[in-house]
Amino acid sequence: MPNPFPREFKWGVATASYQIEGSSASDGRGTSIWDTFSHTSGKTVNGDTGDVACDHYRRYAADVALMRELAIQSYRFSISWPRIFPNGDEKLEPRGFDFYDRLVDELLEAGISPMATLYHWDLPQALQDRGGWANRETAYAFASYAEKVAARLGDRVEQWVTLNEPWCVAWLGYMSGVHAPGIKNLDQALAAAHHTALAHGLATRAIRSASSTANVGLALNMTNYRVDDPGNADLSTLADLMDAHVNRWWLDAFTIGAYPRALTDFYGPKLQAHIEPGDEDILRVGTDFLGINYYSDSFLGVPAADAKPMQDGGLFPFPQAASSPIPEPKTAMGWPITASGIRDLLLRVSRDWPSVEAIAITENGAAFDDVPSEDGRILDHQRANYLTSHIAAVGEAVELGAPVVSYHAWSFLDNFEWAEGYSKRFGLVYVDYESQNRTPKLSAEVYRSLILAHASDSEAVQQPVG
Ligand code: IFM
Repeated sequence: MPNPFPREFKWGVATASYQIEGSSASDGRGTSIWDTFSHTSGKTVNGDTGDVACDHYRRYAADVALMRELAIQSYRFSISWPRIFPNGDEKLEPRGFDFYDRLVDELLEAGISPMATLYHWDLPQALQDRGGWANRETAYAFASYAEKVAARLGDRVEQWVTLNEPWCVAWLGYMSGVHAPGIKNLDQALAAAHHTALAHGLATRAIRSASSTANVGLALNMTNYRVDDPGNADLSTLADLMDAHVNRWWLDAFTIGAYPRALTDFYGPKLQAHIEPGDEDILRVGTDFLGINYYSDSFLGVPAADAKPMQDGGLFPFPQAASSPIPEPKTAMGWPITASGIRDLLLRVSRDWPSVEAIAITENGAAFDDVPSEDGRILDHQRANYLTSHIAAVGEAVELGAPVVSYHAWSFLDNFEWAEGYSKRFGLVYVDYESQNRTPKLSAEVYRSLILAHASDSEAVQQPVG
């Protein structure tokens, strides 16, 4: 197959601060909602916390050297808000800034482009004590923090992601409560959803005012809803509502300054209560790129006759959505492997939101139960296949005109998988959490070969291995 990727396409890996940094009490870092949540009994598998994680805060230089060995061209990392503003307010901790300065310099020295995410879920606890994302003020605090970071790093960082997966922030954090801050309240979830969208609009402008070279986007977790009976009207309505919640909410907000009709009709005054005059102008903001985090398609079955929307708790507002059959094969997360879905999604975004002129795949990857073999190698054929098949599907979308500019595998390292703790491994690089030794897995070797093949402009998309 000829190489469908443009020459300037960037191949990268992604991580997030709380998931890898550790050193949670070092150099004046403040407490985040994930420190509080993970230290609360019963919230994470095995009571795991990010206190040490991959010790990346101290090992960043060796980690960047390893990225370079793996031929990585772009590194998407996140900045820990409480390292820089321990209380979320104006009191700045210079040592926090110094860390990201050093990291960015190390990346540039290694020839790797930095892509900085400003919010990957570690909200300063002090802001949560004032309501967190359910409080409108948090959106303004975020913009102020974003501006200061862009002013400091903007001479070297050009790629900025404001928030990661605001759907998870609002719905997992404030509705199902399976993520920090662990709240189960529909009104707060709706407020958080609106305030994260506002935060993106405010922060995008703030970053641009601080750095004239900034390219700013938002990373959304997106999926295709597949229904097992397309002729069923209830099921179609359900799929549309799910799609509106997950795929369209933030995309419509920044492209047209409004939320999907399906949502405003469904929530009515409950959602409207959080929207103030003039918000439309804040929400609507041109994007330099859209970040897409794609893991799998979602499958919906026929709703039970007596199923009702959830008003409090539950993964989605609709209990029946979770109960549909999930096809094999699956990853260790129980997520189906649906490589062609990433192609379909990219084509859909290009078609439905033509104002999005560039798409970065900001995350794509899979957890499997990796076990080192006797010689210490980690032969993760399933992950290697997952990556190559998804990259091939991205290539198909590019050939059909999707404006994809970069791909970031999730994740560079095995790391703290939120409520799943360290029980799930997503890394291209295996982390022995006792010794903190890093061992590139087979998937890292395969990815490296693919990047090098692309760089030499030969066949970039390889056949699945194994
Ligand atoms: O680990 C997470 C990441 O933080 C956000 N996107 C999904 C990944 C896998 O669950």
